[in-house]
Amino acid sequence: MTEQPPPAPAAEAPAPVVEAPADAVEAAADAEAQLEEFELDPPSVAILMGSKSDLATMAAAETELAERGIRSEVRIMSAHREPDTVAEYARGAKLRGLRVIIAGAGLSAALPGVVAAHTELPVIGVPLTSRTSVAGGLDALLSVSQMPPGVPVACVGVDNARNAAILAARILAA
Ligand code: AIR
Repeated sequence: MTEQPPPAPAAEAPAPVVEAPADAVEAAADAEAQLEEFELDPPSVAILMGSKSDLATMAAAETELAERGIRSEVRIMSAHREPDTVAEYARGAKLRGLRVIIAGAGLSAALPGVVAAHTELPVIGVPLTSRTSVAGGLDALLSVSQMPPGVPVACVGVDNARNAAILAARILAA
C-alpha cells in the first residue's frame, strides 16, 4: 500500500492589525524624549551659581577641573529668583550622571543648601563676595556653612572656587 502524503497544513490566517492604544503611543513617545535627554558621556561635576555676576569668580572651578581632565557643566540659577529651576535641576542631576555639585552664591547664599535638599549627591558650597556683601562675604559664608543637621554642604573659603574643584576631584577619585 502506498503511503499517503501528510495533510497540507491549514493556511495561516493573516495576523490582525492591532492599533496600539493612544496612551501607550504617547507613553512611548515620552520615554523616547527622555532617553534623548541622556548624554552618552555626561559631565561629572556641575558648577552652579546664583547670578552671572558670580561667573568671574566661579570660572576658577571650571579651569581647575578642565586642567585635571574632569568634564563639568556650568549653569546660572538662583535659589531665590528661580526656585523651581533649582529644585528640578538638583532632582535630575544624579540620573543625568553628575557625581558632584559645586554651587556658589553671594549674600544670603541659599543655592548650595537648596541643591543639597533635593539631591543625594555631595554638594560643595562656595560663599562668594558680592557688590553689597557685608563683612567681606561673612553673610554668604554663614549661609553656606550653617546647614541644619542632616543636610550637609561642604563649605570652602570665601571666593575659593578653585578649592571646590580640587575637593570635587578628590571626591571623584575616592
Ligand atoms: N544671589 C542670587 N540669588 C540669590 C542669591 N543669594 C546672589 C548671587 C550674587 C548676588 O546675589 O549669587 O552673588 C548678587 O546677585 P546679582 O544678580 O544682583 O548680581
